[in-house]
Amino acid sequence: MQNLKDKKLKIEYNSYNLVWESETIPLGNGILGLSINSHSKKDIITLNEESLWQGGPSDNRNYTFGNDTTKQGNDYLAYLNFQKTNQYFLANNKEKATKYSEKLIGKKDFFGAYQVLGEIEIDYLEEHQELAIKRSLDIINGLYQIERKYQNNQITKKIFVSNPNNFALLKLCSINKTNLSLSFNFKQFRNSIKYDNNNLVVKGIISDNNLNWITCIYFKTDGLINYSNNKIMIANANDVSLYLVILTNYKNLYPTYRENTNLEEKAQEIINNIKDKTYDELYKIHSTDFSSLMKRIELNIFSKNNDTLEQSFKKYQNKKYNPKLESLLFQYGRYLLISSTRENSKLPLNLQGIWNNTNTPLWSSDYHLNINLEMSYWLSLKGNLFETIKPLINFVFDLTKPGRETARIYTGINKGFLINTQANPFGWSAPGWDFRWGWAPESSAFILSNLYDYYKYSNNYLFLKNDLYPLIKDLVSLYSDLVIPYNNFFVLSPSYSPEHGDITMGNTYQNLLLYNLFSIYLNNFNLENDKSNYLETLKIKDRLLYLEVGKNGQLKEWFNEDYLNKKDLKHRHISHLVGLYPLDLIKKSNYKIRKAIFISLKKRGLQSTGWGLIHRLLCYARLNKSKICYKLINNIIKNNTYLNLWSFHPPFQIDGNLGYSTAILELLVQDYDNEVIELLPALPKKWRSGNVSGVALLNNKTIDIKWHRHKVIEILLNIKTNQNITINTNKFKSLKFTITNSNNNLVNYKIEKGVLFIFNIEGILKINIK
Ligand code: FUC
Repeated sequence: MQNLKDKKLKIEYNSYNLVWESETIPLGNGILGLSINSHSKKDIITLNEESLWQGGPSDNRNYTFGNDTTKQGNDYLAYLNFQKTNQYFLANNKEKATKYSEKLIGKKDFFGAYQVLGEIEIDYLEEHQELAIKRSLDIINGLYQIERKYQNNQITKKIFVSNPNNFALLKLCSINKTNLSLSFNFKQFRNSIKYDNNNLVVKGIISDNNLNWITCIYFKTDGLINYSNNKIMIANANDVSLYLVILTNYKNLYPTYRENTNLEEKAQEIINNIKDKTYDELYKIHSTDFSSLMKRIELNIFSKNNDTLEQSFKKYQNKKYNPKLESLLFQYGRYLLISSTRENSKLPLNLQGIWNNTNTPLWSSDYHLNINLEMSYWLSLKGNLFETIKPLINFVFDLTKPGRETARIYTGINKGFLINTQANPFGWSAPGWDFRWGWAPESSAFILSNLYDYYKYSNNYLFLKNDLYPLIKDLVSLYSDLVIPYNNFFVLSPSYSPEHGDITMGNTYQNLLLYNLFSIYLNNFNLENDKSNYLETLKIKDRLLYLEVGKNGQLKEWFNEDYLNKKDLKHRHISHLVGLYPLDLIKKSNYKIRKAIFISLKKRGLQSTGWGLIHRLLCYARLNKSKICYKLINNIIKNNTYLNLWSFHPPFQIDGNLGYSTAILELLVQDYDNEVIELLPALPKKWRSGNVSGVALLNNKTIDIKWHRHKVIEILLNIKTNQNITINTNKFKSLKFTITNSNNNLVNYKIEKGVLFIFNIEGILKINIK
């Protein structure tokens, strides 16, 4: 198979990028984020650090993690309202039940918002007009390069953000020796700024919560350097490098979320460690790290198109669809994931990854758990980047502590943990400040599905046994106490189908998330010492499974839905379809429910927000509807993607990008149905020939697939733990094939009803099809 090693994947532009939202170029190391805009003779670099947030605890205020802790007598009022809601529901008094559920809200104070650290403005003090600009982002190595041409000079700037050394390097050089003159202007709200011996130190405090931050920049130049009026001026230089470090004293640890540390010492230590190294040495460390992750998956879709990105993007709007752009967007999603979340990030990526240019971003640029955060992290698994999910895992484990309080305060039960629609970096686990979007006690189960999937992909048994299983058990125990009988089912109540409503007892989305959690618990019951509650839990589990077809043939979103609700037919959320994706509950043989889901999907249409289209795309991929999938891809690129390839809602939301990349993999290979590998399950007609490699499958293995004229001609599996393999042969070019193992020996197999079985195998397995 082709090798990416020798190839570059570059996104190139020949124009300025003045608008942040749609044109900025993001770089990051999972902690520190830079976004760069170029104007004539000027670059503006927006600085972000993942933990720079307002809100949360502070010395002089009573931060309750959003919980409404008002008491009535000895009880929390929230709990009393919860009880009343359900008493009225059970007495069939919906009006009163609604009235009391509306009181189940959190307190808005101190939720906070993701902040911008500031901007660096770099002015190119050239006397002549700028003749041209060329910008290129090398997404394999995480390197951005800007070239500016003048009458008798050319200035090149290179930027990367290194994860191993946790700093950003900006290097500028001109071809005319000693001709470079620049000024650096620091636009930051700060408490102090000092310059000494090529070292600039800027310190600040977020006034709202006393979070401390520091920016240290070390300048290395062969020219003259001068500091005045908060500006650095460089003259007569050939070469200038900035080594930029940003730190905060945030720590993801309940309840204070602070670390006691000397930020300046820490920052200086980082700088001392790198300042004598050359650009080439530092770039090598960075690019080795970054590209080793990017190169894990390669995707080539054969296309004769040689347009630049700007050309293809324009033509795409005019329906000139182009697989090269479609596959570039796939790799760009992986680039964004690696840049915004890494094993050493303190926090998961937020709604905008780590990039933000306003102190009042929409939805605070927070962590939304009714699909957005989950969607963003699906790519970590199938996308073969397991280390990127670590910050999410740490975040969820910390959230269980305030989440237990939320469970106690709102439901009276001191078990498990409840988180709701949104969270911040400071343990905000309460419902939102309006029941109609904010109440979502099933979010705990939803986010644990990401963590359990990590186990299913990685086979990390110790993680399951020691960390995850106890959490699942505790949560199942809470939900077991909370569910109430309703018709023939068990439900949580009150419930609200995400942002769509209505206030009901249970709904499909919530029931399926709980059913999935209970199933995981029981499937791993061998980890249990005390097996006495098995049967009781099994009984609850069976009565959680709610999948019913309505009178329009649709999958019902609510228990009391007969006909499709006319009002919100095009709603962006398709929460009731979670059973199909991301949960693996609706298998291929479940024709009835798959048909109902298809009807529901068709009614919701092919226009929505960025992530809304992605969830549709993932579901259609599982239904093997390749034609509709391709229409959705076209709509996503035409209507919900900016020129910098950011996906938008609007505004920019990273879930659309990361979900897109996951969906592309879902079109190429699936194994959710009892681990039977299905090749090219929803391959668009236009993707006639190509190859993909390194896609992670369940049970610790990866797959490479090569196809020609829509038929598979070569498969390579890298199986890391001994197992049986089953592959559906319906997309094989022919049934004439050879199977070899790591030692190039022929491997035994059997074929039954179009499925290929290989038993007890480990290592490399290669299938060559004639
Ligand atoms: C969910 C969606 C919104 C938005 C927000 C961040 O609440 O319903 O459309 O994406 O998350």
